[in-house]
Parts: sequence; structure tokens; C-alpha cells
Amino acid sequence: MNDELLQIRKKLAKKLKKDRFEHTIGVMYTAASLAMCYGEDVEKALTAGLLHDCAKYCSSEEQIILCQKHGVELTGSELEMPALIHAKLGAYFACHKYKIRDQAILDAIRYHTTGRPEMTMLEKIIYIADYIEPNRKLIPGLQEIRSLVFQDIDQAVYLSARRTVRYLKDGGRAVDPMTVTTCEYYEKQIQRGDKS
Ligand code: DGI
Ligand code: FE
Ligand code: FE
Repeated sequence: MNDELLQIRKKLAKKLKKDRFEHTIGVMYTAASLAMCYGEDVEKALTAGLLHDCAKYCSSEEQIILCQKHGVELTGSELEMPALIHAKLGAYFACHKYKIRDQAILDAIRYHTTGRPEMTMLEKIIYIADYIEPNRKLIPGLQEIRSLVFQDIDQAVYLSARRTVRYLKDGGRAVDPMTVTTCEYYEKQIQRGDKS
């Protein structure tokens, strides 16, 4: 790992709770493995993985205040579901506190929670690495996604998005429109793949 990443890692070790930091390191190395598999830039994957949850040390209230302070615009849905905000604020922190200026990395952080249609390979890698990293609790279907992702990342993105939507609905929680759009987009993508 280069010096810049080591410095960021040290800062995050102090800021994040132990479990969150362990998760972060899991995402970082899982993202690196996926980058190797799919010919993506390994260093970008490490950087985005390391920083994806960097805003999580703040409470929801603090996150909202910081977004207002720094002009990070929030949608009505994000204000209703503050668990989503750390992705946008994380991209802002990555840029302004950790001096990451590569837009591709910032977008991978920005979209790691909801995904979005037409994700770049780096965005898909971070989205999925967050879901499958080794410290994640073994929920039904996770093993399948963990092995599938090294064969077909779009299908793995679809299955993860579908599980997220189901899990939220089963828990009676609101689902962000972007989460739904991501799920629908990747469902169509894999249907298209099946026909060709
Ligand atoms: O930050 P992590 O815990 O590693 O994982 P994450 O960024 O994927 O998700 C953070 C939380 O946000 C998690 O509890 C699930 C929740 N979440 C994801 N998509 C949605 C959502 N919550 C709501 N209400 N709606 C969503 O669409
Ligand atoms: Fe997150
Ligand atoms: Fe995460």
C-alpha cells in the first residue's frame, strides 16, 4: 500500500469504531481482489474501499448539519432515511479532508449504498465489496453472491440490490428510489445477457 493510503488508514483507525474499521479494511481488500479479476485499477479500488464509509463516525444529526454547512445537497428521501447520507458526505470528505481528486473514486464512494444504473466497473466493485467482504454476517444467499461475483458482476449486483430491497421492505422500511432503480436496471441487464 502506498504512503498516502497508509496515512489515510491511520487516520481512519483513530476515527472509526473498531468493527467499522475492520469492515473498511475488508472492503478495501475485497475491492482490490475484484479489481484484479476485472482488470480495474487496483489502487483506485483500494482507495475507494478504504474511504467508502469514512463519514460513518458522525451521527445522522451531525451528518445532516455537515452537509448543510458544506453545501452538500440532500434529497427529501435522504433526509427521511439518514442511513444513506454517509455515502454523499463520504465523497465530500474523501475530496476535501483526504484530498482524493479522482472523480471515479469519489463517485464509487458516492454511490456505494444505493448503487445507480450504468455503474462504472469501479462503482460496481465498491458496491459489491461492501456487501460481501469477509466480516459481513453470513446471511442467506451471501455465499452464492460471493462466488458468483467473480464470474458475473452484473448478476451479483442485481442479486445484492434485490436482497437489499426485500430486506428493507420486510423490515417495513422505506426504500430509496435510486435503490429500486438500480435493482430494476440490473435485472434488465442480466435478462439482456441471457438472450444474447
Ligand atoms: O455503510 P454500511 O453499513 O457498510 O452499508 P451501506 O452503505 O450499504 O448501507 C448503510 C445502511 O443503509 C444499511 O443499514 C442499509 C441502509 N440502506 C441501503 N439502502 C437503503 C437503505 N435504507 C433505506 N431506508 N433505504 C434504502 O434504499
Ligand atoms: Fe456505507
Ligand atoms: Fe460499508
